[in-house]
Amino acid sequence: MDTAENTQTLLDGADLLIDALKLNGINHIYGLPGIPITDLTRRAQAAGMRMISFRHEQNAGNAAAIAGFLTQKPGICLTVSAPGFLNGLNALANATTNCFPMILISGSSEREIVDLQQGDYEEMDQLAIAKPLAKAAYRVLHIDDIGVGIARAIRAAVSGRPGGVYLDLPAKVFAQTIEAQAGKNTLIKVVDPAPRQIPAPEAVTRALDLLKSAKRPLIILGKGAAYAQADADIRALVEKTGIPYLPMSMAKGLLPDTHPQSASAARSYVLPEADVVMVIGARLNWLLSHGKGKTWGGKSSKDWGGQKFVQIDISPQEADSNVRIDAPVVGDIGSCVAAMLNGINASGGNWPKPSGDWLGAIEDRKSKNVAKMAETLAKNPTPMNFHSALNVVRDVVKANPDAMLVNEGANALDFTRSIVDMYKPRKRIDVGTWGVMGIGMGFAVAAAVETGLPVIAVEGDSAFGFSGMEVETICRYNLPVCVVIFNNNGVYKGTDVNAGGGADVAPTVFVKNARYDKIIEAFGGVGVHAITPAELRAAMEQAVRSRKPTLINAVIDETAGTESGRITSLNPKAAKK
Ligand code: ADP
Ligand code: TZD
Repeated sequence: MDTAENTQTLLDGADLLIDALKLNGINHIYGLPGIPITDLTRRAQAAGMRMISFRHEQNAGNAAAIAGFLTQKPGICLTVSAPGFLNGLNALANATTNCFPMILISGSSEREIVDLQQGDYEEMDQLAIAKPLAKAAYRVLHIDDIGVGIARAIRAAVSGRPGGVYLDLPAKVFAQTIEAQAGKNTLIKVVDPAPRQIPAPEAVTRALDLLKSAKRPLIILGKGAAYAQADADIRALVEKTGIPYLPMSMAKGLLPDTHPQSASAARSYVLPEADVVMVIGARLNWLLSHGKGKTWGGKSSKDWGGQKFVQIDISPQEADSNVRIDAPVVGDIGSCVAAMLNGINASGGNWPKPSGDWLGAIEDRKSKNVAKMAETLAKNPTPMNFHSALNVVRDVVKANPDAMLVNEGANALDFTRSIVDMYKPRKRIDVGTWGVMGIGMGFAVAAAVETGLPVIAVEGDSAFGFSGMEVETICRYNLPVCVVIFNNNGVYKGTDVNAGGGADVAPTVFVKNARYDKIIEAFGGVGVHAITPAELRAAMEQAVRSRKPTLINAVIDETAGTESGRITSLNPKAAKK
């Protein structure tokens, strides 16, 4: 064999990695090039993969994580060694926390040098650092293990409770070679990566019995329910039982927010009053006040409110993590909800509907709160406040129910969540379990890439700053993203003063009257400075219609926000002096 033929029959590590991903139906990579992965990014593109190149790895990581949430396939984030890896790690940890499946693949330095700490280029023991933050972490040292490495990473990311997986690839693996057919033989097309987990029949019966005994039942839907893509069965379960439901933030739209059984507008009434609560794909963490305390009708912050709980979750360890779960149903939500529905259908027409008293009391609260909100939304102050601006966003989303909505900030988050109705599943993606700032542009890019649908990103001006440079990425790939910045001159609001009286502004205050719209103009996108609701409306409608990258600087009254939005009580109290 001459040399030319010889090289043709060889594959290197980069080839095999690309083949392994493609073999498993993964065609998108979110990343940022550099040593040792630059050539890999080029070759992925040459091999027909979509390689979306970012300006900062955290944003690429967030994009991968939300791609995982939207598609049930692990999103891939590809970074360089030590600093690039660390930049991506924030997103990996956030993915694990939120149960989003992603794989962070980072190139790394030579093991021999790292382990002797001899000071290699970008030296770091990345595997050890990733381990506590990831659901699983693996390293591939030989080219013939790439197939197994990818297969293990995929299974770990999507099976059971989904999460973030780290895959460490030392530079030399990319350059190792293997004879082509032998290499292909090492690859694994993962069969049934997220096996169904059927709940035990007795667990289903126990849950149905408890639900049946309820006088004031309530269902809570979390983002696990949205992730599960069991939309029709979840809707049928809610409607057949007639039980009022509350969607968590990213479960909004699983049933349309305008559904008559939605109790969102009566949240503070239903939580303490309910006697049996069925939680589907949500954790009783801080976002649900740990299932106890005053929110739930307890007398003090730790006091149990007396509710009994059914919890449907894939993680057998989730039950009892905060309060007693009387009827845990462990399995995947699709299988669990289907089993519950079977039980309900088996009862013929005998399933007891919640009492008219309970439903009537909820309806009462709802209509009062909705009327109060309508009054507030109808006001037209100058400058705009969160409500008058969100009245516009609410209309635009209603007219474009397929559009994706990304949301971050404090007030900009809380008000958007409560004012903007969602009509379809998995349309609202936001700061999630940590309330983390910085997901905005990464989520917006992936939402556009994965769905092809228009994306509206409602961003606090502080929140936007964490990922703002990706506006260039949005323009570069010509993505149909409309960023709306609620600009109130700072973190929470723009009116704080320097408590020491010095020349520096207060820590929460930004440059006054900043023109964020100019940023996108630098990259050829459409920038709009919107002072009135009419200007905001025209700009948003145009952006959604044209699908052109757009950034709207919506000027909001700088006095309008409150510290930390709705969670101001979580700020430690200063000692009274
Ligand atoms: P939220 O923030 O909306 O309240 P969480 O992230 O706290 O939701 O909870 C999501 C829950 O959903 C997690 O406990 C996770 O184990 C569970 N989960 C995720 N995917 C599935 C699935 N396919 N089947 C069952 N449970 C799931
Ligand atoms: N850093 C990170 C990574 N996440 C955080 N959540 C914070 C800091 C603290 N933080 C919040 O919780 S909200 C917020 C910060 C800095 C920004 C709020 O200001 P905003 O929104 O301009 O984005 P509003 O509408 O003015 O409240």
